[in-house]
Amino acid sequence: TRLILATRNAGKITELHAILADAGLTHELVGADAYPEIPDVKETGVTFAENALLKAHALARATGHPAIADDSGLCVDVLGGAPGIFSARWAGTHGDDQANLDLLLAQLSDIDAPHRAAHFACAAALALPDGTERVVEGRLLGTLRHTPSGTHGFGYDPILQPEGETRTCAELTPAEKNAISHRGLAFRGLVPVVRELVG
Ligand code: ITT
Ligand code: NA
Repeated sequence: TRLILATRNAGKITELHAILADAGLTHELVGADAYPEIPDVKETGVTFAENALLKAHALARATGHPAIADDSGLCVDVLGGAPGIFSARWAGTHGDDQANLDLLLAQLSDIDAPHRAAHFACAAALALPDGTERVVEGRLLGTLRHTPSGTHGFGYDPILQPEGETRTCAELTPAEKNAISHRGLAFRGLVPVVRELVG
């Protein structure tokens, strides 16, 4: 069965292929880029789950195939959970990972180690063309470095050091990150739901 990956984020796509294959999912995964005529959905939700569902429903309706979507972000305790759902456009330009990371580090420059708790959050949504929907969420807790480190991953990975780790997410191998990440947890939780509802 064809399963639409309702995302255009290259970092997510790479991770999702590995996470879903490792979980034994054998569906044909087709990215949103295979449907250039379908416009990007406006992310008008106020939660990760709402935005993930908006993206999954839009692609399922438009393609007639089941679709899965990821809405995710970095939530910083001392900023009251920001950037949160605004993580992809924190510095103004959607998807400018470097600008987003630089701005966040500048905003936190005066905050010292004990107060730099943060977590990544991911909502994994499945939508069927008939409107059926499910969401599974995952989190990765950690602290924020003052200086970026590491070249793997994407987004805020170079500054998030997971609890119990001495390395940042960008210093972990992709397999190490997927084993503990918000995205790994959420999508490994969604796999049995896909098996049940999609086959
Ligand atoms: P799609 O909507 O097409 O999926 P997007 O990049 O717009 O792509 P989001 O709105 O969910 O997706 O934004 C997610 C942002 O959160 C992303 O730009 C990253 O900066 C950050 N983020 C999410 N997961 C991350 C991870 O595993 N590591 C580092 N940063 C992450
Ligand atoms: Na979003």
